[in-house]
Amino acid sequence: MPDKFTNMAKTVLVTGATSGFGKAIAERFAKEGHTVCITGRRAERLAELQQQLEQQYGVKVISLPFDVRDNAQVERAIAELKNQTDRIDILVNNAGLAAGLSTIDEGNLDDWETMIDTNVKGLLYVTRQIAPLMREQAGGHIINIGSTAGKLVYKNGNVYCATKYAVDALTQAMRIDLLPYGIKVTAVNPGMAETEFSLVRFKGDEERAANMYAGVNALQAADIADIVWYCASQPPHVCINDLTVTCLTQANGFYSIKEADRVKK
Ligand code: NDP
Ligand code: 8X3
Repeated sequence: MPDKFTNMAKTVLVTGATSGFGKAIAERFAKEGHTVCITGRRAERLAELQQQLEQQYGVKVISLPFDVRDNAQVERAIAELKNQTDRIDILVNNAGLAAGLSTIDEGNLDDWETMIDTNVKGLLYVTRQIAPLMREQAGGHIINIGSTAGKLVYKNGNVYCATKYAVDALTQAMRIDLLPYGIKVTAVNPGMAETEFSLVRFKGDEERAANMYAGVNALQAADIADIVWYCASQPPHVCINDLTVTCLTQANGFYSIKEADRVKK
């Protein structure tokens, strides 16, 4: 189904589409008939998703495996993308991760660098390639996946929170810089959501990861995909600048309760 305002199919670039939010977002846009460009480091997962989306929805899917931390890879991938499409309507800067959970005095430097390189520098590298295309098109939409961790810090979250505060600041700055070109910029800030996020944060410790979501009825990737779709399908004159979403039992990045502790009739 083409965009209801322009009557055209859009081209949507989603970083980190091999799992979690990114995968669900790519599926959501493909389901609506748009061309999707899916990225991530795990090429075999991209190939599987490409085949699935093409078969299920009959849309064009471009798959580009690359590491957002490596600017040379980003430049090569976007050059390749430009050979396959003449425009990018929507960029979803989603690729990101948390590594570890510890106090600042015990933090692991490799973890810190991984988070900063991925969540901040990776987002910037991709944006630096795509924003000029959108400027030339005099339109587009950049949707950054921030976090409740970028709105309020929590215990042991230090560097991860700092990267998401940076995403918040960059979203506001991009909005100002890109305003003259009719480019929308939106931050979607989810609270805890059940994806591979905690498995990555706890380096494959499945029990610890599962404990994060036990008894909280956490957000699911499809919830975030619906919200991103909502942000992207507003009329041309409407820009959602900032949207924070949590599950029913979470107030913010600092305070949540278990589902069992919620008052019920
Ligand atoms: P997942 O671990 O399920 O997905 C993360 C995605 O990011 C994967 O596709 C992964 O692909 C990609 N990625 C990670 N590092 C790189 C890299 N160096 N280069 C390219 N791609 C990379 O987690 P989520 O879906 O939960 O996370 C998506 C975003 O949402 C992140 O920015 C996260 O910070 C944010 N977020 C998550 C919340 C949650 O509770 N789950 C809440 C709020 C925000 P691959 O490994 O194949 O490279
Ligand atoms: C991910 C949500 O609460 O683990 O950004 O930081 S949280």
